[in-house]
Amino acid sequence: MNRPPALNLSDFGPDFTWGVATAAFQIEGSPAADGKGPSIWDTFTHRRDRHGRTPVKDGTTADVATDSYRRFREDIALVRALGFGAYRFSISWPRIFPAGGGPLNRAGLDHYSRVVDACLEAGVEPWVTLYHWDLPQALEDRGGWRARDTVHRYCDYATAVAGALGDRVRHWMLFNEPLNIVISGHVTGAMAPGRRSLPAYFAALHHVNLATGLGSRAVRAADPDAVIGTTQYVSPPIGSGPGRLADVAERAAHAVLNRAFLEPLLGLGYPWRTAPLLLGVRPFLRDDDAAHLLADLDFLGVQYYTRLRAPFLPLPGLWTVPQFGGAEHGNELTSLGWEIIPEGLGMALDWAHSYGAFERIVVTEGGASFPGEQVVSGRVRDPRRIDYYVRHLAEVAAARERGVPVDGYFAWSLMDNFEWAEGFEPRFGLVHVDFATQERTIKDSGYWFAGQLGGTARPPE
Ligand code: IFM
Repeated sequence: MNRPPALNLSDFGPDFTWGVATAAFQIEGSPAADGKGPSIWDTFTHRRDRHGRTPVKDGTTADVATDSYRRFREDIALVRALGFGAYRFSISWPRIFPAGGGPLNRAGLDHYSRVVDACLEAGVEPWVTLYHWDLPQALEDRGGWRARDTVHRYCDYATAVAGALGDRVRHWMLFNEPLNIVISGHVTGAMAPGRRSLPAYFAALHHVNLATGLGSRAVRAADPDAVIGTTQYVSPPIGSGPGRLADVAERAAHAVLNRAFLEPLLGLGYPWRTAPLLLGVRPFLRDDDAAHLLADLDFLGVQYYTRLRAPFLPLPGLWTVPQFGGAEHGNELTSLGWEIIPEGLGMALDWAHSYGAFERIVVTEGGASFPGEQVVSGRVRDPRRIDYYVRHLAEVAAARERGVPVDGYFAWSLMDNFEWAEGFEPRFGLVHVDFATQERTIKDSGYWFAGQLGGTARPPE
């Protein structure tokens, strides 16, 4: 491994937000505590086919996960000890509305009120994501994101939460990575609700976009002081194919992966000229939707992990199917086989900035899982993760020099957790978790951040 370039996080200045991120389903466990209803991820992870196989690679569920519903104070103390000033976590909709809509569950809301208070007491700013994939199962049973009614239920939920916590929470994020909700959930079926259908894809795409637009105004009305953002998985694709067809494939992939989730929110419509596949959204559009889609956002959250490969496909309207690249490209790979390409983060930030629509851009996730991480004599040595952060943060610094208004970075993740359909094998944390005992051990990457950010955590001698 080459030596990473020197990087001093204090060079980002005192106004830069340094945070770590998690998501409710990946850490909380306690699936029925305090009146919680089931989510589509509870259903998905417990699903068995006729051979007894589950959709999760290692057959695990998140019934316990990192037990953070009960251990949130310990986790927030870790955020502080690592020197981070912000903690991005998500709220589980079925804890607030167990049946998706209808009566609000006070006990669920009280839990998050305690989490917010614990953050503030620790001197950590809570950054709250309203939707990180755990749709109430009751809504899925009524059509989920394929149904327009879910958009209105989302607005009711967002209004209730922002109204209740807005006295202490400033930063809100409406959605986490619509790409995965829409494509992994409705096209590839790799994620909940596990559908594989083009009509489901088009409906979900439009309804999640609509919920972002209408939801932004619902949060603004409920909490006029709110700083509202939403997060997007941004993958600048790499096209391949003979001659100019590589470019056609790359542009089609960019339209489907990135532009289709942002441009409708900015009043630019769906990029169907570049990707005619997206004409499939038309049956779900209604007359006033252009106005409803317009999102009232104070910042955009950019989440970057890798650049997807986009080979040309000679199918009209569908010129590429993006996929993760492999070892043949010569880049180092994470344990999930994702190519490590730091300059893709710079490209993602330039792209987000190119619309001129955002005064603030925040990297709301970035991180990597590496194999073979173990606790040895109280230490977890993860030099590749430190190298990963140094290289990606150098891209953020360079983007700022180019004038991109990036003013925050959130590492994914605070701690190892339930990586959706990949189970517990991929470890993304700055803190190692022994899933049998729930013991947390700060990794060397966590100590690296603590050393840079003035955290109190120090490695054992
Ligand atoms: O774990 C996920 C997270 O929930 C959303 N962004 C990508 C992460 C790593 O796959």
